[in-house]
Parts: sequence; structure tokens; C-alpha cells
Amino acid sequence: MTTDSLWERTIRMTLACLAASLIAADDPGRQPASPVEARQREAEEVSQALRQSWPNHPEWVDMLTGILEEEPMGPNFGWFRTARTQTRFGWDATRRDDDRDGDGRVTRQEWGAGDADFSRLDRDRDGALTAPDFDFSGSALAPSPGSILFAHADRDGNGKVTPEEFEALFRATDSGGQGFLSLSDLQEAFDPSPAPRSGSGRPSKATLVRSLFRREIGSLEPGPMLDDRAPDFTLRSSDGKAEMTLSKLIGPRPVVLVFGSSTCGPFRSQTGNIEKLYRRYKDRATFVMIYVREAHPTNGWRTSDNDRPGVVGVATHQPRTYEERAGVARSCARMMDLAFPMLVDTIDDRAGNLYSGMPGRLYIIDREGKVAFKSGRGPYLFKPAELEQSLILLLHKKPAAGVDAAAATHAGEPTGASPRAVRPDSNPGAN
Ligand SMILES: [Ca+2]
Ligand SMILES: [Ca+2]
Ligand SMILES: [Ca+2]
Repeated sequence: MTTDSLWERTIRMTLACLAASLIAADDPGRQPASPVEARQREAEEVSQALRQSWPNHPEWVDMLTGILEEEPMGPNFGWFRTARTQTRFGWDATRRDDDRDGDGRVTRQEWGAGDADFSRLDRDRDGALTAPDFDFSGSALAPSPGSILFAHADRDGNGKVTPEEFEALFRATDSGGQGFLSLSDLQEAFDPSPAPRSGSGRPSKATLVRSLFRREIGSLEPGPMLDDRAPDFTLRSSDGKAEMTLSKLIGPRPVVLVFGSSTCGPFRSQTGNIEKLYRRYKDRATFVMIYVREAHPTNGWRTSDNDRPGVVGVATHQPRTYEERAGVARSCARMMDLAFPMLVDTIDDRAGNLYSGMPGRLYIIDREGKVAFKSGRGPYLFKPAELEQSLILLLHKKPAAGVDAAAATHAGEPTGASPRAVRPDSNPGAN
């Protein structure tokens, strides 16, 4: 964890003022003082000077300079270049541990027990684990036929496509209401050439800089590194009835931490993935969501996606009190309908800052309370499938001797219930 020094806070304020002056031309109410090219050149020079004169700068400097230089938005934008996923369970470690005959492939026999787990690991379905199965280099937001279909079908934007939504999509796509879809119906509906419907258009530099320093597009802190002890926190559930302390969850099962907020459209779109992940591993891991600062409040970087008809209860200003945030989190809990606890971060974003959880991030905390997996920053690097790969491999490892006994005492627990796993809106009882 990084504690801000007075010096760093001063530097940050100075840079924010500098950025404000450079982006003043973004303000439509002001006359540009010089041609656009000259301003842009100046911004780039300042950015370069900043990076060069501060070699070990924090991630947020990369984001600030990326904004000022108008780098293209994507997985190589600003701090996304450095805030990459860290895992103990990449291909190199797997090959070292499990490729017994040294042929560069881990077969089902070499890997051992767990056919279902092996099938999930063998992502390219070639019957062995090799480097491509561990390649998660693509952006979580990369368009694909599946993602385009999903965006059309998930009309209420809650990250799950129901049979009713699929039926509605069918009716909307069936030109003339003929009861069947033609090739042209589908080609026209899913034409990849128009700009994708989303609120992800680039906002002004001023909006981005404000969102950066308000920690809406991301925490300024980097969060714990791989193998660090997981910083502890105690938070209340969205209904206010349960209180959970991370350190008390450490033990027989790994803990999966999911950070996010409902105004982040890409985060919402992952809801179904997260819920399916939970259902697959609920007997072997403890899942907790932490509701953090809004990424796209109406008084910040507002996105049209959140204002879309049919997407209900997502447009909100940035909560100013804990009670307001808990209220928004309750709406989010109803919308996402996750079957594991949703905790609400304190209004000063303690957990979100400790873990660099904004706007969305995933962690696995191992049985000793250390970080075994840390996803890159959301939204581009928020990939539940990548976490799943590491989770399976962690579960496959034998627990340390001291943890083994604890695991045995929990072996007979009912399905899915960690000692503290309560539904977001249910009474936690003795927790
Ligand atoms: Ca082998
Ligand atoms: Ca494979
Ligand atoms: Ca839906």
C-alpha cells in the first residue's frame, strides 16, 4: 500500500492545475488562445517532460499524460499499459510445475484430477495446456460477434440475457414480423461497420482529468502487488445488516474480490460472467463484491449507455454520503442479482483505494491471505475468464499444512455457503 506523502499530494495538485490550464481550450465557453495543433504540441511536450523528469512515477502520471496527449482509448491507453494483470499461475509456472515430460505441453494425465477443471483451462480445446490457453492479451472490450449480439440482446443492461430478452431481440430483428429471421435481417441488425452503441465515446480532456483526480476512472493508488499480504478491511453489506472483515474470511478457501459500480457499463456487462463463475466455484472459493465509487455519475463523465431507455436505475450522481452509496448499491444488487455478498465501500473509498478497485478490478486472495491474482485495471483488463484460469490452478495446488486442517473442518459445509456468505439482502444472522 502506498501512503501519500505531503510532497506527492503537492505534486499532484500542481499537475492538476497544470492540466487544467492546458485543457482550458476544451471549455466551450472560452476562446482558444492558439491553434489546436500548437496546444496539442505543448501538451505533449509537458507530458514528455513529466515522464522523463520523474522516472519512477506512479501509474496516474501515465494516465494524466495519456489524457493530455490524447492517446487512443483502449488497453494501451495511459495507465492500462502498466497496470497489467499479475498472477502466480501463468503459463511458465504451469509448465514448470506440471509438464513432467518436458515436451512443452501439459496433458490431462500430467495435470491429474479434475476433468471439468482441465476442460476450462484448455481454452483452445486441443487436449493439452499450452501457452495460447494462457493468452489473455486481448481487450475485455474488443468487439466480437458475440459481444455485438450481447449488447443488442441485453436490453436492460444488467449483464444477463434472459429468454424474454432474446425473444424480444428476435421480434425486433424479424422485418415484417414474418416469424423467422432472414440472412439480411441478421446482417443488417449486426452490421459491424456503424459505431457500436455505447456510451464509450471520448469525453473532453477536462472531463477525463476531473474524473481521474476524483478517482472515478480509477484509484490513484496502485493497490497491492502480487504475493503482498492482502490489506484488511471491514465493510457492511448493502442492506446494512452484515459486516464482513476480509482477514476473517482467510482460511480454507481462496477469496475472490470483485470491485465495481453500477454506472460502469462494461462492468455491468460482466455480471453474467461473474455470477456463472460464482456458481461454478462457490463450493471451493468465497466470493465477495465491493461496491465502489461510481465511474460514470451524471455529474461526471456521463455516458449515454446509462441513459438508454430500458436501462433503469443506473443514472445517478456521485453519492456524497455512505447512505446514498448504500442506496445505489442496493439498486445495483437488485439489478445484478448476484448470489454472493455485496459490501459497500466507505464514502472515503478506503477499500477502493487500498486495492485500486476503481472502476473495476478482480483479485484472488490465497489461503494464507496473500494476493495470488490481481487483474489489470477495468474496464479493458477486467476479465473474469482470466481470473478463473488462476483460480482453478490455485485450487489445484495443495494448501499449506496449517491451512489443510482448517479446510478439512469445512469440508462438510452446505453448498455455496462460506461461513459468512450471505445474500446481499438477507439477514446475516450471527455474522
Ligand atoms: Ca508434457
Ligand atoms: Ca489447449
Ligand atoms: Ca438483461
